Order: sequence, then C-alpha cells, then structure tokens
Amino acid sequence: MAHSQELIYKAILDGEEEVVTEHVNLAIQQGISASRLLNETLIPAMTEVGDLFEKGEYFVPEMLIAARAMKAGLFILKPLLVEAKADSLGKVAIGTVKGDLHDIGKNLVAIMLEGAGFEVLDLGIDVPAEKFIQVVQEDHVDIIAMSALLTTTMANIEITLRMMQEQGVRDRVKIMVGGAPLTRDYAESIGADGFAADASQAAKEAVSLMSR
Ligand code: B1M
Repeated sequence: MAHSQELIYKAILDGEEEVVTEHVNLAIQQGISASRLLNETLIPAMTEVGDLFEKGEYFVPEMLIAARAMKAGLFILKPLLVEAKADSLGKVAIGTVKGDLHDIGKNLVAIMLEGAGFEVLDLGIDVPAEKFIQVVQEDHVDIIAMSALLTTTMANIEITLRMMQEQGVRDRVKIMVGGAPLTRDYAESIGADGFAADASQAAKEAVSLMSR
C-alpha cells in the first residue's frame, strides 16, 4: 500500500475528515486510481472500524465519525468513478430500508449504477415500504434497489415486497436487494429478482435485470 493510502486508512479509523480529503487528493495526483483507493483503502478501513466495534474497542460515536471521514473521501472519488453516459439504460430508485441508517454501501451502489449508465433516484435512508410503493406508482422506475445492513432490518425488505404485492405494483418493476447480511439464497427466498454482494456486482446485476 502506498504511503498516502496508509495515511488515508489511518485517518478513516481516527475519523479525521480533513486528513482524508487532503490525502485522497494527493493520492489521485500521484496517479493512484479511484477504484484502487476505494477497494484497497476506504472499504478495508470501514471493515476494520466494524471489527473494532465488534471487539468493543469502538463505540457508535467512533463509527459515526469514521463514516463521515469515509464519505469525505467518497465525495472526491465519485466523479472519477462515474463517467457520464449519453443514453440512460433505465431508472433505478434506491434506498436503505426502514429502521436502517447505514448509507455508505447504498451510496456506492448508486455511484456504480450511475457509472453504468442508469438514472438514479436516491430515496435516502430509513425508507418505509409506502415510499417505495409511491415511487413505483409515480416515477416510472424500472428497478427498485433496497439495501439493508442490519440483520434486524433485512426483514423490512421482505415486508416491502409483500406490501408491493398487496398494492398490485410488485410486477411493474424489477427488485434488486443487497447489503452485508443478505445472501443470494435469501434474496431468492423472498422473491427478489436480483441480488448483488457489492457495488460493482450491483451495476452488472442491474444491467442484466433490464434484459430479463
Ligand atoms: Co453500524 N453496524 N450500527 N453504524 N456499522 C454494522 C453494519 C455492523 C456489522 C458492525 C459490527 O457489529 N461489526 C453491525 C450490524 C450487525 C448486524 O446486524 N449483523 C452494526 C450495528 C450493530 C449498528 C447499530 C445497531 C449500533 C448501535 O446503535 N448499537 C446502529 C444501528 C443504526 C441503524 O441503522 N438503525 C449502527 C449505526 C452505525 C452508524 C450510524 C454509527 C454508522 C453508519 C453511518 C452511515 O452509514 N452514514 C455505522 C457504520 C459505519 C457501520 C460499519 C462499521 C460500516 C458500514 C459501512 O459503511 N461499510 C458496519 C461494519 C461493517 O460493515 N464492517 C456496521 C462500508 C460499505 C462500503 O460496505 O455497507 O456493506 P457495505 O456495502 C457494501 C455491500 O454490503 C453491498 O455493496 C456495498 C459496497 O460494496 N451493498 C449492496 C450494500 N447495499 C447494497 C444494495 C444492493 C447491492 C449491494 O442492491 C440494492
């Protein structure tokens, strides 16, 4: 790992937003690609934050400031990860499900979808089933993408799907789901059309869903 990447990694662990901003910019000037910075530095740093939380060495405030620092880095990388495409492949509405406040993974998926040529409507975090249903009814989306990071909130994906069925809108869209606690088997078991384990897979899955 280059020296600047080590500094970024440590600054995310320490929640130092300004240091992340400075060294992500420097790393880019040094020719380190945005995807390397993302996959070798930013994401592994967040994984370590999670591990430290599990070990009881970090608490929610530390996770929160680390997430802010990560977002500062992502903000710089976003335009480099997204190369605007002329024609839209389709429209995706994405959100983190009800009760869940984690948005970094969802934001990354949104970035990769845009990069793949989709128009993305970001519904944010803590999105209730009613909001997803409203979007299907009013916004002519092709894909609904739901993210969940907690074992407790992944059930809200299934609840949203059931409510969509009850409201008669389920078959108007493709449903793609993802997030750390989810598996392809789970996605299939609840009747989702697509699943992806990470953001770049999510973009590929969305492209494939458009032709199914
Ligand atoms: Co929380 N948190 N957190 N947290 N947090 C986790 C998820 C946890 C695994 C930490 C741990 O214990 N190791 C654990 C969940 C345990 C579980 O349920 N299995 C946990 C917990 C317990 C909690 C709280 C309950 C803590 C508490 O209050 N006691 C609480 C819940 C709040 C709530 O949501 N109601 C909580 C709060 C928070 C913060 C708010 C402090 C903060 C989030 C800030 C933010 O997002 N703006 C936070 C953070 C930062 C984390 C960790 C450390 C990092 C998450 C992250 O951003 N990862 C996380 C530990 C970990 O992930 N190792 C943890 C980086 C990101 C790029 O990865 O989000 O996995 P990820 O996204 C990936 C894939 O999952 C996938 O692609 C992404 C990119 O490759 N993906 C999709 C995601 N969505 C997808 C959708 C798709 C397809 C792929 O299609 C639609």
